Amino acid sequence: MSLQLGLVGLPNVGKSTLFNALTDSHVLAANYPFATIEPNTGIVPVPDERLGKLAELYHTQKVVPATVTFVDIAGLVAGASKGEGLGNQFLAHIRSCQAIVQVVRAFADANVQHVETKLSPQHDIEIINTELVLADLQTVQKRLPQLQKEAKANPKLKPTVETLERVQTLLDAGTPLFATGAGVKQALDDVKDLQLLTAKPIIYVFNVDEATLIDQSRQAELKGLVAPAQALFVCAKLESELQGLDAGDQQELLTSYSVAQSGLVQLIHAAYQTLGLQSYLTAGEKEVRAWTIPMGSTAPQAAGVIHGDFERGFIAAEVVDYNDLLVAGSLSAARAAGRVRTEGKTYSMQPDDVVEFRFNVS
Ligand SMILES: Nc1nc2c(ncn2[C@@H]2O[C@H](COP(=O)(O)OP(=O)(O)OP(=O)(O)O)[C@@H](O)[C@H]2O)c(=O)[nH]1
Ligand SMILES: [Mg+2]
Repeated sequence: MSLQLGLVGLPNVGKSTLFNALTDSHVLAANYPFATIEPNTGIVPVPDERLGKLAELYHTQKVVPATVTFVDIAGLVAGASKGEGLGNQFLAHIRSCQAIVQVVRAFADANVQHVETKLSPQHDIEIINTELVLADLQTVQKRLPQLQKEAKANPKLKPTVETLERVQTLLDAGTPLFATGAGVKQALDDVKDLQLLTAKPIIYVFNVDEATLIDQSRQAELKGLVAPAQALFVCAKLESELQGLDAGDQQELLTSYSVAQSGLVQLIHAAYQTLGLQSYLTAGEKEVRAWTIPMGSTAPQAAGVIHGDFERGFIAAEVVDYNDLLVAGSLSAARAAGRVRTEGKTYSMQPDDVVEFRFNVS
């Protein structure tokens, strides 16, 4: 499964600039609102240095990283849910994403037009979240009366009706569902088919200027606007300058701005964390590969990501920790050192597991 993340925000805040930097693409990024109309989609490999090391160890050429798909979506404006700007038809593009990456302008540049005329990250976030809430409210208001009617004939639907009524109350009060507690989030499972936009996890990316990249107190202030959601600080302009540089030069440029990791790496980490995902590895002479699974997956569930038959016919998993394997230098040496374990059906996968599944398909 490729994780799909949607870049959402006001027009002209740097979504396409960031998209280009993240995906090494060249879509139109321009100094006027609504430069993007149709969504741009880009698939990027998840940077993972373990893969290269394993490929050396196994003398294999084929490395298959996990991937993340970024979708650069048209800018949203106040009133979009009522047809302002480009209207709400492209909200469907957000629906197909697993998480929302809200890009918020926090850079000052008199040359770049701001649709809300003045720079106010807080105000901008409120506009976007209000539009998402209004879109959800429309969805709920359409569905709820039908469901209430159906529940009269089918009492089994009552809990779903109750959840939806609760959701409506929250949305009516202007609360995006991602800002609610764990209890509500769990109940949302009942109404998954509605694909509510604010039920998706959210990550805020503040598009800051170079000065803010090292300004901890400004960052804390911005973080405070969205806590407890994850907040990242990237300078889309700087990120775009990384394009075309080799890894060494990229690191040098980032270090000169006191940035430890590229926006891509930060964003992917944040997305994995927010969505509760982890990876595990498979390695052999034919290929070295990273797979994405929900945290807490059991060995058979992890096997199922490779192929349904692997899960159905699961017998055991041969597991070695990546670091142990590297120290040992080969799988047989790791085995001789007692580092390869055989795990059964209830084994809970760990992030550095290098695995070979044994299965039986009849
Ligand atoms: N100074 C500065 N300018 C930026 C930065 N990021 C983007 N810009 C500029 O802002 C303008 C808009 O950028 P886009 O990436 O097209 O913005 P967008 O959010 O995709 O806009 P729409 O597609 O119209 O919704 C361009 O002129 C960019 O060069 C940044 O970090 N710093
Ligand atoms: Mg754009």
